[in-house]
Amino acid sequence: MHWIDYRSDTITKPTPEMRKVMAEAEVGDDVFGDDPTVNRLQERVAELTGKEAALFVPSGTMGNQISLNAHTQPGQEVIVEADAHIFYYECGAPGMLSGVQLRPLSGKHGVLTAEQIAAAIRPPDVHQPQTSLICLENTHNRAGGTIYPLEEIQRIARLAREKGIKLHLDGARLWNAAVATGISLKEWCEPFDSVSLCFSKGLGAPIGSIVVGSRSFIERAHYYRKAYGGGMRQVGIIAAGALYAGEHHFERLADDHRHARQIAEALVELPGIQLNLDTVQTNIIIFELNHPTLSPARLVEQLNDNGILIISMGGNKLRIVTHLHITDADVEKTIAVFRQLLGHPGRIH
Ligand code: TLP
Repeated sequence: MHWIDYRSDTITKPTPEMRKVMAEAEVGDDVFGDDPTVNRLQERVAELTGKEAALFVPSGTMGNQISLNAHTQPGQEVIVEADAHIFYYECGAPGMLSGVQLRPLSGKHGVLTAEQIAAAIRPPDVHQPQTSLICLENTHNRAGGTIYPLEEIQRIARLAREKGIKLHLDGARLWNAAVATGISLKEWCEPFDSVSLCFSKGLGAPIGSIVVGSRSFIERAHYYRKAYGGGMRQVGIIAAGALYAGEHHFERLADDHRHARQIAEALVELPGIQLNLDTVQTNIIIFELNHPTLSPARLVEQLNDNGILIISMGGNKLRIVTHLHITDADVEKTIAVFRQLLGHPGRIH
């Protein structure tokens, strides 16, 4: 069966061309700083994001966690959005590895305002933890791939600077925000002290993320990468896939956004589906199913029977993510199957 797999944009496999450049990559021991391909990738991304330096890491989770560790001291507090990946999906690592506590605030479509954050910053008080870091996410995964307004980020950055608080971005899918808005990676990254970006999501590389920031931040991050077991050796083989992905799969993210929009516009018409089209800004669709005869779990099964894979986000929420391997024909088939399964109100399943 030809599976149409919307579970995540992490499921993509390297294309034959990508595998070729990976196989032929020049390598060296990266723990010694000797891998020319890793060095080329780090220099390229530092330049693209307008930061002094970059560090290649195995995963987005590690990129976020070493950034948290490099910016904080044990006992301090980190402000995050309540649905952020760092809060929701990183195994409680900030407490486990950095000894910090998270202060989750509920945003609208993943967006916190500067006022909300200002109200949560701790005053100097012997009883209270010190707020030392704010983390934002762009695009915001659990909010449905929503884009953080740049002006709001700039307001938050001014507040953070005034208060001497660092600002980190989980930019796993910042590439998508850049393509969807036409705002460059440099402009998106400028307000932040550190940014983590992933190659293994929309860009379609099999492995790898990168953190960018000032030279002194990257030196500290380097130390934590080693401590977390993320010092890899002849990793140019992997970095070559990331370089290839950045060169060849960046602009094409627009196709993923178009596909998500096409699917969302069809789904919104169907009985039982609740979906706010305003949240479909990039390659993720999160919708709720409240259908009289079809449970979300049953819909997932029935889609599965038709060769279509999607995942539950808990409760009645389901997620579709478009990516490199989804074609126009897949989108057409998906819409037809959804219509067949949900298109007739009152049909017994
Ligand atoms: N997201 C994955 C799952 O972990 C949920 C997915 O399928 O979307 N930041 C954001 C915003 C992410 O969405 C993810 C992965 C990460 C960080 C972590 O990246 P990895 O999986 O490389 O550690």
